[in-house]
Amino acid sequence: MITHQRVRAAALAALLVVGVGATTAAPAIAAPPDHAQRGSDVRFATFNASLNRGTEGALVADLSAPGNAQADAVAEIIQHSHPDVLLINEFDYDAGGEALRLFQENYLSVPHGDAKPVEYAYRYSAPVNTGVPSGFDLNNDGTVSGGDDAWGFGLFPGQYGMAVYSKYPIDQEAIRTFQNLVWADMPGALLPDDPATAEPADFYSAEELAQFPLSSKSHWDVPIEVSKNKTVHFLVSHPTPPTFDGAEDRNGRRNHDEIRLWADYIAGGKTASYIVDDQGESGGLGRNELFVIAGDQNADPNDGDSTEGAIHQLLESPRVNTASVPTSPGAVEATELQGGVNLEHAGDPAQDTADFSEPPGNIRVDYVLPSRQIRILDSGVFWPASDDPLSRLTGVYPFPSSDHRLVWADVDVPGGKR
Ligand SMILES: [Ca+2]
Ligand SMILES: [Ca+2]
Ligand SMILES: [Ca+2]
Repeated sequence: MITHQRVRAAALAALLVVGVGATTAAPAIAAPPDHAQRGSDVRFATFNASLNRGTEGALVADLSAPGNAQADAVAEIIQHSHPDVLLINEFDYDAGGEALRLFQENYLSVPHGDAKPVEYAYRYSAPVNTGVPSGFDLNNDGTVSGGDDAWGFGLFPGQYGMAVYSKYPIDQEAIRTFQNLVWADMPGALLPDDPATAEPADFYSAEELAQFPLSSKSHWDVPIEVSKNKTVHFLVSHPTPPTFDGAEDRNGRRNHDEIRLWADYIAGGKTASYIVDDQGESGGLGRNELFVIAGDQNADPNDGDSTEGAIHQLLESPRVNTASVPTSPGAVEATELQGGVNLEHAGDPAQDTADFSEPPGNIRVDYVLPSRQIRILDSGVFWPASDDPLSRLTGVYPFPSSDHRLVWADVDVPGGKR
């Protein structure tokens, strides 16, 4: 009670300070505030933007000129949020980096309404496992074909890929990727079992497991040079949805272990000794390394279909700062309006980041998780309530932008003064 009153008093004091000299009342919008602009503050964000298309080359075609309505809505959300470092999930990969370049030039660099252009001098993308044919009958339906027999679900190589944009230099030479790390090489991997046989962990054949990658897309450690001699490892991924499978729960188990990869990586030492990157180097992060984990983890701490404890591997890691949980007014309103299973959820609706039909309903799946040494100054989810003009960008199904919402966090990188 005392704590509550103290918090309210502090909030009131803050309001009064902000009010001094203000000429107009601030509108109640969900867009994050302008940067504090202190030297050490960096805004990190993650956004599953649904910039995936049904055929190879279609995203490049859509981005080759301004005016694609969905890409415009995505870009405007990013411009209103103006992160310094951004992961986009579900961004079709092409080997020439055309989509990555065209989205900057024709969308992010073009103003939308009163949203100013946002310029990223640095960007990164790389191949992913989605849509890469495995040559095996991975879903055990008796034929070898289609997206469900690829190393990660997808209709062509690169579908549902990832993109990183940064205002700070990326140490390209030091990037580590984990596209090819074999799942069975993870000690105690939750390999799925065929319940119809006595043999354990045999849903996939030994021949399949010898090649089967842990990562459904890829896992990247992208070192961001936020200042001279100060690097933050941007740890990005997009674990598979824990659904679209049978009693063997192959996707739920893979989702759990994909999340575990970063948990083990940040634990470092012996825990990470099995982790070998695509360049052949082994091991995880050092004790004093700074990081921010970002991505659609497809796992909610309380609700939905993910394997028990999946996201807790990160949320309960002693190396992760969970002092602040991003929220939005739009998520609260969506649960009130949509009702149904949403009203049975154990999680706080304000923390939801995705607008899903049921099951599972609206859940928290998108995360920006800094390391313990990095202080969280502010955070939020871009999900405006319907009385906010910007709600036209998030909307209701069919969504103008994405079924996911952009999640951001302003952090104070120690020693990161520019
Ligand atoms: Ca098959
Ligand atoms: Ca079995
Ligand atoms: Ca919920």
